[in-house]
Amino acid sequence: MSDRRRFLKTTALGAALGPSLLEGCAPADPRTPSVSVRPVALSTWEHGLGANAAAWDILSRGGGALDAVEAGVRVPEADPSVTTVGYGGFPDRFGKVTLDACIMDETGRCGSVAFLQEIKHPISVARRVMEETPHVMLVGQGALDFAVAQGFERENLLTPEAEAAWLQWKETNGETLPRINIENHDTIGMLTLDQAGNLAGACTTSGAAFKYHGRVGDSPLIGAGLYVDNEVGGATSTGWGEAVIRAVGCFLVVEFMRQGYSPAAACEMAVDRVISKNPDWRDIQVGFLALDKNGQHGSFCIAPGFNYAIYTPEMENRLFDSGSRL
Ligand code: SD4
Repeated sequence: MSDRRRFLKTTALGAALGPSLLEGCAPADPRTPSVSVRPVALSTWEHGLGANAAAWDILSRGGGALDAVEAGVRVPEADPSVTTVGYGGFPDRFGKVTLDACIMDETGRCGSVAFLQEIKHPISVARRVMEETPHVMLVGQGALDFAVAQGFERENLLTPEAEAAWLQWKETNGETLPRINIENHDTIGMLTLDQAGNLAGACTTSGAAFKYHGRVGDSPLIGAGLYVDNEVGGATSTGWGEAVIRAVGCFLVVEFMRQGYSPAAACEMAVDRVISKNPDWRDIQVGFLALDKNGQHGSFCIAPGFNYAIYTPEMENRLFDSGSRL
């Protein structure tokens, strides 16, 4: 809008509302961000670098945020060296690899699967739930049946390395669960912003290593492990899912951004909420990662050690350390 048109609009509005109501109003059109970065791929942890690269292939050619985010997280899902996501993920206490994932697009559509076995790419099943069913979430055998009906192949996801780690855990630790993000790494949560200005998000994990059979964490839960609102921004989480669920963490981050807080401040405030709901917070890790509508990003976590990968036209796929409370 030209200065002259803005002046006319402001003065007309001023006449209607009276001068006192306009005092302190930002003169700029609120639809025009001051700094805008596009496209952006943002992912948790070092394995986010590979995910970002795959997403960038799509985003840099003008592709959509949803396609990019799905392609991105499929990289660690298929990588057996990533022992916390998809194929090669550490199993539960019965030696079963059970996967959780969800996906959300710029229109608010979302899809999710939980406690899914024998399918290498739960994120793609979650997308099919979103696109091919009237539902948001399918779990367990029902999710597997749906995946098979959709043409996904059943595979053994337990690698020899993951099986060996499970056998060793049974021998040496018995009932003890390794601490997420501290002793074992980690879920991929990813947010993308495309050239058209649309956001999408995905989160996929094998969950807590050696968890109870049937345990579902925050990662497939819309609002807990992932939330996207195209008017505001998106957030995803990593860490001890039970603590994130108690605070409905990612919805909270997005709501703080809606109130005007930066992505970094919103993540920090959400971490403080998690802390206030979890007396054992010093022994757990929770981290949030957020991307706003303008391509600005931020993160915060409880314990040092959480890092994330970002790819923008200016910053070509770089790793950053998150700020932390401890
Ligand atoms: C869970 N939040 O299942 C996931 C695990 C995770 O980084 O994020 N690890 O609780």
